[in-house]
Amino acid sequence: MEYDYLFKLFVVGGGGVGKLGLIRSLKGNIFDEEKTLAEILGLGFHLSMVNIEGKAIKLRIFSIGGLDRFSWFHSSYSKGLVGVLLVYDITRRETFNHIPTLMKVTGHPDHPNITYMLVGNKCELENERAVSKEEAEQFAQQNGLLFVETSAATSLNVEEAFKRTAANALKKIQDGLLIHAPSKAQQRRRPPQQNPSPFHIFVYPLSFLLLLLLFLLPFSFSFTSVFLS
Ligand SMILES: Nc1nc2c(ncn2[C@@H]2O[C@H](COP(=O)(O)OP(=O)(O)OP(=O)(O)O)[C@@H](O)[C@H]2O)c(=O)[nH]1
Ligand SMILES: [Mg+2]
Repeated sequence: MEYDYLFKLFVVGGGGVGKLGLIRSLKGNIFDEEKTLAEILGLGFHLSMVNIEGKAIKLRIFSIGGLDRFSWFHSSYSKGLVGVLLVYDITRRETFNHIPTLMKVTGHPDHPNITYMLVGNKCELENERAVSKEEAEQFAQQNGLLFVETSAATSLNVEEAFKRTAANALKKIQDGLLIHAPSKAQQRRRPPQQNPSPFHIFVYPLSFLLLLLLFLLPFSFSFTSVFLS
């Protein structure tokens, strides 16, 4: 399917906050279905299409837990990242207290062009609430994060969480604040490269010389033996 932009998003959060539930809910899948092996191991990514201001945006979403063990943010893994959803569970205070650590390991505030969205999930469990909406809202405001409360169980605000993150990233691209890799369709429209790269300038003549030497080697042997006899 053709698209205008491909956005890479990370969904991060403590154990069991509902990272996968949110992604499944966005994709319209049953949120409490049994997990596949890939989902249990946290491998691969999920794809979803959203439309923002008439632009078709393909989201490539990675669900990531256990961040403390890796300094992955500086790896190629985070290349092309435009947004991070920082998820906590409104019924478990410790998952909210974990958010500053997650912000730090995902590059906040050193990467101001990445959009950070604070997501308070399981908001339908009002009776078990341990973090007030006001407190989270204030924290988000102080740290320059977007904020929303969601329920993967009822799908409340789930699409909004992803769409607002993507819309904010799109605005940064349009304002020239975020450099974005072209989509496949845009790449196809690009003219072929004209100038040879330094790699080609050196490697082609070198390989030609090497082949020539290999070709001449048997002749040099027979020449030496004739000369010596
Ligand atoms: N009530 C309620 N339960 C939820 C919600 N979202 C997720 N859950 C439940 O919370 C548990 C964990 O959900 P997951 O989506 O697996 O959470 P996760 O963050 O991917 O978990 P890990 O990968 O183990 O860290 C599951 O039992 C879900 O059914 C929600 O919005 N409301
Ligand atoms: Mg998970």
